[in-house]
Amino acid sequence: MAQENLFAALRAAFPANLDEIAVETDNGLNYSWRDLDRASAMLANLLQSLGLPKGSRIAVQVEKSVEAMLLYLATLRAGLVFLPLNTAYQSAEIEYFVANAEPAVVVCSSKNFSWVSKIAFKAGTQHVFTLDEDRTGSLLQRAAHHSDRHTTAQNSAQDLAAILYTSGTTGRSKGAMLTHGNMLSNALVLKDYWGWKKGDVLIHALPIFHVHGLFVAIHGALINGSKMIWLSKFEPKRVLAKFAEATVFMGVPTLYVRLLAEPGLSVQSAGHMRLFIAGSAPLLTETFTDWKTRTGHTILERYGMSETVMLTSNPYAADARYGGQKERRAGAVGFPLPGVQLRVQSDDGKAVAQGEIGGLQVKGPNVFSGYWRMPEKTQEEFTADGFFKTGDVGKIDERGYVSIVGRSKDLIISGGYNVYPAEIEGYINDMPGVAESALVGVAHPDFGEVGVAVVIAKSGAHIAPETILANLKSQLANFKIPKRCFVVDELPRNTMGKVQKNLLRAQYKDLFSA
Ligand code: MLC
Ligand code: AMP
Repeated sequence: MAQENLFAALRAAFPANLDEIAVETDNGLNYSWRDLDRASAMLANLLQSLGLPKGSRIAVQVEKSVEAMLLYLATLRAGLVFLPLNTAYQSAEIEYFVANAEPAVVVCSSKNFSWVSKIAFKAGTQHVFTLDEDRTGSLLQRAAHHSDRHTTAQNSAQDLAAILYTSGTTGRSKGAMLTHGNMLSNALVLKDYWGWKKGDVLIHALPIFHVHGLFVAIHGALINGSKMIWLSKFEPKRVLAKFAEATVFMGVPTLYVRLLAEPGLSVQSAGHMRLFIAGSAPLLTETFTDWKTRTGHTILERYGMSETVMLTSNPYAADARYGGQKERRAGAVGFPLPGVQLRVQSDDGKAVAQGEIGGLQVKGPNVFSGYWRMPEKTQEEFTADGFFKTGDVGKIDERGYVSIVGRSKDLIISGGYNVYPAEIEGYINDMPGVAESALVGVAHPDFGEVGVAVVIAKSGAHIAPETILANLKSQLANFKIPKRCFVVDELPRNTMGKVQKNLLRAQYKDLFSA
């Protein structure tokens, strides 16, 4: 069997001189390529020493650190399955993921050990380790006893490499199963399409529990043997200060909005940079234009999903497939990446005419293999001829550019994080005194879009908006908490009795405008 393990490909791209710096952190640490190799070997040996069966899940909820990235690489290297979890998730959320994924190993921050380990052991997990951002914790202590040499596990392209939880209209999270082949094919395509070259340096300022920070950014740098400037948290001033030493930056639109608020952002300060990439949420034309005016750079917007890694991208250079066009266009997500088929279909499954709006469907080596233990859901989301229904609504113009105009899935994207109204509404509806609720996305100058909850109390009951928000805050990740809550007498409904969210969105559309 050919070796198609993703780590093997990333490792093969390390520079010949392993003493060069691979990662430089904001707290003054330098990791060489040799360090990455040896430390990931030790962690892989530790994981392998546990004697886990093939396909075992390694669930990880830890603060961002280089060691957390090394644990990801070690998991790939050992042929096991990585399951990253947002650090904002609280116990009910973690309980669901752990019960659903049944991980063999859970790694958490030491401050969360007592509650996370309880949940994990209850779900049958055998091993719970801690890992903190200051290079402490039982995981590293245990790994220190293992050899720094390791032979990468043999994997085929179809073997599972990671599970990313993402939600659906029902509000129940689904684990998207990504294979070594999905991720490697995408990393290789992006290396070429975005013109990665020798000497490129990436500023890594995103969280590492989602596709953007974990896969697009990390794979992009490693498969090009490029150094990363590793920021534990996004802080505009720190990012700006690093432009002079870097060439590539990736961010969700909120990061660009916040950087634009920095007086130091200029043609000069961004002069050393080669490429600014944005994605995970719509980039406003205003942000795109302001960025160009202030820095002289045209942001390259691309589009992807947890289920598919990257799907489309504006061109970096002339794209021969599209008549040599190379314009990066505001409001468009570009062309389907090489190898990706993208089509637009109507609700009844028919191809729409050129330029018409419909559901975006995709096929390609990057598209996931299905939802973890949800075969019916998987079947529902694929067409008979094997296209994945993204749930995004868009069109393709006469020049071949794809743009996204909306979503058929009820989803709010806030600062690049997904919030599923059905989940939040479920929690609100369970509160005493609540008859019904609706969560809608409303434009926001910083986060792009935020959730606003509109609630009806039960007859005779009195419930304060602050009580609802406080109650949610005690149970859910902070980014899911609606930014405002209104208790009203009734919700607008259509003749079928269904709540008309479009009317609520229109009613509250200016809530956060300056
Ligand atoms: C933080 N808060 C948010 C929020 N982030 N509210 C709504 N949406 C968000 N995204 C709230 C917190 O709840 C808190 O509220 C307050 O803001 C401050 O929290 P913080 O943690 O200090 O915020 P900050 O560090 O400023 O974080 C903002 C951010 C972060 C934009 C840097 O959200 C972020 O890193 N977003 C990137 C997400 C990402 O990587 N997405 C990629 C998904 S992959 P309070 O009330 O508690 O004070 C994907 C596929 C693809 O979609 O195509 O890439
Ligand atoms: P996730 O489930 O977190 O992977 O989110 C994927 C969703 O983010 C996609 O289905 C899109 O709705 C959205 N998305 C990603 N990139 C873009 C973009 N450039 N423009 C608009 N929406 C985007």
